[in-house]
Amino acid sequence: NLAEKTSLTQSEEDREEDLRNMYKYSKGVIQGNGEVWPEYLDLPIKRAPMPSAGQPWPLPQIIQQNTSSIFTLASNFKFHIIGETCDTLIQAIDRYYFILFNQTKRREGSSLYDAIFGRSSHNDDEEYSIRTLHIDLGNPCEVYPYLGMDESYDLVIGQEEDGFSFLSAKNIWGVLRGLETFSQLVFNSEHHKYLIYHATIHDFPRFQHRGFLLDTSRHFLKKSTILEHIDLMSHNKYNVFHWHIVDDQSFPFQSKTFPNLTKMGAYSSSEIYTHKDVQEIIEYARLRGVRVVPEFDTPGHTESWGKGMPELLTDCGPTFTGPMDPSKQSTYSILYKLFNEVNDVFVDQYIHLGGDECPYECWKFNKDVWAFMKKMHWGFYDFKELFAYFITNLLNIWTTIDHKKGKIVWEDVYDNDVPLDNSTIIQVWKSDNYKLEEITSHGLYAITSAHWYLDTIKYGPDWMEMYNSDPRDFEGTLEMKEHVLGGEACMWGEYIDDNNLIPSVWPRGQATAEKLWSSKDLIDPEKAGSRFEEQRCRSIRRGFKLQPNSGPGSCNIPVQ
Ligand code: CP6
Repeated sequence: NLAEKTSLTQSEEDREEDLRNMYKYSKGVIQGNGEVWPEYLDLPIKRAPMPSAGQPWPLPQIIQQNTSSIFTLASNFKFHIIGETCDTLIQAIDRYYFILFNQTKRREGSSLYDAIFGRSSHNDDEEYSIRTLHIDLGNPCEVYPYLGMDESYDLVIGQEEDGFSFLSAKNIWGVLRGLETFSQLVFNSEHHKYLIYHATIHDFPRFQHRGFLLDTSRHFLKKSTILEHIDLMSHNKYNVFHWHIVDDQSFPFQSKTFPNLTKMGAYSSSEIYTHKDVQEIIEYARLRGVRVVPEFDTPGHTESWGKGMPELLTDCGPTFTGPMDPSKQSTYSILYKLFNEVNDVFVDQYIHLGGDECPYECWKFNKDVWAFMKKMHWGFYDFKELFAYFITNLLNIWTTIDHKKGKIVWEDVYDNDVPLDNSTIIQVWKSDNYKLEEITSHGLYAITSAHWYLDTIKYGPDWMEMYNSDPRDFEGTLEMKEHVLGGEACMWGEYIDDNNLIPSVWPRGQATAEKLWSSKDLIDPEKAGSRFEEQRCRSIRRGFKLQPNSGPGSCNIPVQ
């Protein structure tokens, strides 16, 4: 055993030598266990900026706030509808009255009645007090939000000394955005309960498509989690919920046409979205001016489809499952029927058809695929042709089902030279902005997610990196830039479930929200810092759980 001991001693010596070298060559500090702390962990961690008070996020396009002219919200404050009205407006008023005066819990006795007629018990003698927000909606309400809807509004707080205040908008969508802004202008203090600065705001979005992708295949997300997320989306003026509903790992969409897809493809019989669930989510989003665009990703990312319907996937031997089989006519007739059902449930004018990361290996091992390619006179290994054939058929299926509906695809479809026209929007995810330059130079439309992946977690603040990315930061004509319709924050679900969704994506999702809504001149995260903190604190007061992304700090700052 001497030999063993010796070698142990030697290796210990080696280890000490290693440690000495580590100490010599690294600038970090060696801990008791021999691990080296990277240097950046030893720097004093900067404090988060102090939250501001009564300043909105995302920042309106044109805003004048006069902080030396301050009003209180009267205790009998009410909303007064002076233009068109509808259920969307009434429900929004109910929500915002609740948010204004209760932050988290509904105050006893507060009701929609109070929101519209004012509370009966109040002090009459409040000076410099806002008693009413007049809401002037110009046009009858549109029912569902859509790409290019009018979200602009004007909001004036305390136009006169008497506190005259109004919100006016052509369309209901502008009223919803304006009510959110109004609720953000109000802040609390120790002495006066609800304060608001004099303000004049004219506001409209910079981009039409301001989306957020959630992946409900890698982990199932409960309906209540999705609704909570949609609330936060609307508080940040997002307007598209991109629902990446199925993928390799599970198929939670309840198909009535092909029940086996769900039965075998979902994680469990309780982790599914029924038609009723989907309709509830669409209704919840509609009331908040948020579109629901589902993605049924094909031909890759479809392993879970094969559990219930193996005939859809390419057979390439026992060890791995391929993408869908484009050589079989039955593939298209199944998709036609399924997409008919999808079209019945989802009302938005757009559908996302995926097309990303399709592996070609499997197709190499299938004789039928070979025979089909020969028949089509394509090159021996020209799987790009086969892929293009599949996507083209798929796009045509959609046109057959509903020619009014637009399509969105991942940039891989463009990369593989699939012929596209400008009824299809291309979503960029892997490349930098140069790809946007190329795409828009062909007159095609694009949205971008390239810098807005929220599923990566790092030690330290990272919202600034997202804030530093501008979707139109590439060389191109004005017309090309206008073909970038917006962008999306993406939350892929490999490491995300109900337990950590909200704190993972918020407040970082705020950064993308401001890039998509506010002026292109808003480029400095340092200047945005205290407003960013205020928005996070505001959401916390409203009852959501958001991570502290900026470092040490507190939401309980004394204000005036
Ligand atoms: N799933 C699907 C994914 C991703 C994509 N599509 C993905 C790829 C790379 C990163 C993050 C996500 N998980 N269906 C690409 C669009 Cl870094």
